[in-house]
Amino acid sequence: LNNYNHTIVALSTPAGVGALGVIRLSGEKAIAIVDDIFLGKKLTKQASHTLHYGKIVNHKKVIDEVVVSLFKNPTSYTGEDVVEISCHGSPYILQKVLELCIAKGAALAKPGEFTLRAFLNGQMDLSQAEAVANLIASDSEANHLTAMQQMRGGFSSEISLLRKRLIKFASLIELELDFGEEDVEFANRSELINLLDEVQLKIKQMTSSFQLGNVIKNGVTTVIAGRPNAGKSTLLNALLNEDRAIVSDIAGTTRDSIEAVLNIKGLPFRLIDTAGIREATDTIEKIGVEKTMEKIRQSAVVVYLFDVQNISWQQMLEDVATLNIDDVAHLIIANKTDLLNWQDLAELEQKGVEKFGARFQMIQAKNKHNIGAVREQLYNLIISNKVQTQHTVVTNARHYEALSRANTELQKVYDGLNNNISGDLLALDIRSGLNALGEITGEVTTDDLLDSIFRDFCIGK
Ligand SMILES: Nc1nc2c(ncn2[C@@H]2O[C@H](COP(=O)(O)OP(=O)(O)OP(=O)(O)O)[C@@H](O)[C@H]2O)c(=O)[nH]1
Ligand SMILES: [Mg+2]
Repeated sequence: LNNYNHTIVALSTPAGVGALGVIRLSGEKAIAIVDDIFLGKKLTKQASHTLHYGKIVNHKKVIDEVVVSLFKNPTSYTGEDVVEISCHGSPYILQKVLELCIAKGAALAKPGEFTLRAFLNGQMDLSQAEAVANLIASDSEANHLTAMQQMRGGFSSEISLLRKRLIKFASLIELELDFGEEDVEFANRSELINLLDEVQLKIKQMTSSFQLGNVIKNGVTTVIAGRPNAGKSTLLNALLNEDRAIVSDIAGTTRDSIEAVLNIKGLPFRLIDTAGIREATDTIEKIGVEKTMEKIRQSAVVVYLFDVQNISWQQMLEDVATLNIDDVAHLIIANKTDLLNWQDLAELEQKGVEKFGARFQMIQAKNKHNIGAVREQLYNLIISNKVQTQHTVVTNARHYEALSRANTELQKVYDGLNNNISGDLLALDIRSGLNALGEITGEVTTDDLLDSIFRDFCIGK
């Protein structure tokens, strides 16, 4: 682990031409290395958090005029000496400056190495470090919000709080073991059961937020399915407000599925327009239909669309049954209502709402009629009854896995308490639970345990 003494360098802005480009260094020699190629004030003599104008030179040849920022250990992002060189954003200049830094002894940073160092140097915990990556990758409001919360430590502080309470519980039991034969019971068992209930509830809230968190991070896969010519591609275009998919009155127009991202109130939906489902006549179409069924199985939301003039209510119900989407969030949408007279329209609406409630909608995709209502329904399918975004949302599969493991271990403690198992076994299970939780933040558990015993109790008394 301790192979982090060398100084690293990397281009911190995107590759390519820009107004400015920033090269960042971190490590013991960061300031000295830049000083070596910098014409201006002596950087090693300057204070932390200062900016310096000067020139980057190679054997007296000026490469660029730059501004250098200094952040000295420990008040920097990584906790080490950090230098940022703001150059003009020419790929040539940036490459030259990078090469010069390397020639003076810096090593090219590995992906994420600045943040890894920040974690190793205690500037942030593991889940916060992970949030930095999420923040940089965030491309929607909801995504940004959850990453921001996690980076500020909202998630970590909830975990630490849970851990602290469990550590106390464990240390009381450990203390009992020290007293051996005396048969003391410091840890009030019914209080412990209450605490476990509480902790498990909290863990459950966090793990159940994972589905939403995952959706926020990766987008809600939403398949638009239905018979050929139902107007699926027209609906996709209307939702996106652009002509993305080819639309025609020839059945079987869409053969390969088309994907596009639709942002609804900050929630990304990955819309997938598919080939219409029917008894395929040619091989290519057959493959398309099989692919559609596969996409439906993998998606979080299914939008079933039908042409009101083309198929009967009964045929529509049969289609929906074949799709097998009872357990998936879905919408049933009647399209081309412009082709119905008002009596048929009223009848359809009544039947639809009776059968499907808020999951039913009548639209005219071509005229973009009721498209806003569909967007609203999609959003509600995901957000309603789910965790509010101001609560902790778990977006990371590693955290989810660790939380689930912690829950399993704590269940063992719970069962153990009910079966009066020995204190050493109880303590062991609690430790496993603590370990799992500690993996999320990167804390070391055994030290904590000892620490807690000595802090909260006076053994000598
Ligand atoms: N009258 C009417 N026609 C519509 C409406 N929506 C779509 N259409 C027409 O229906 C035809 C089929 O539309 P598409 O969007 O290509 O249908 P699709 O479901 O994608 O068809 P495939 O890709 O072949 O499976 C086109 O001629 C559209 O203009 C509507 O609301 N009213
Ligand atoms: Mg189509």
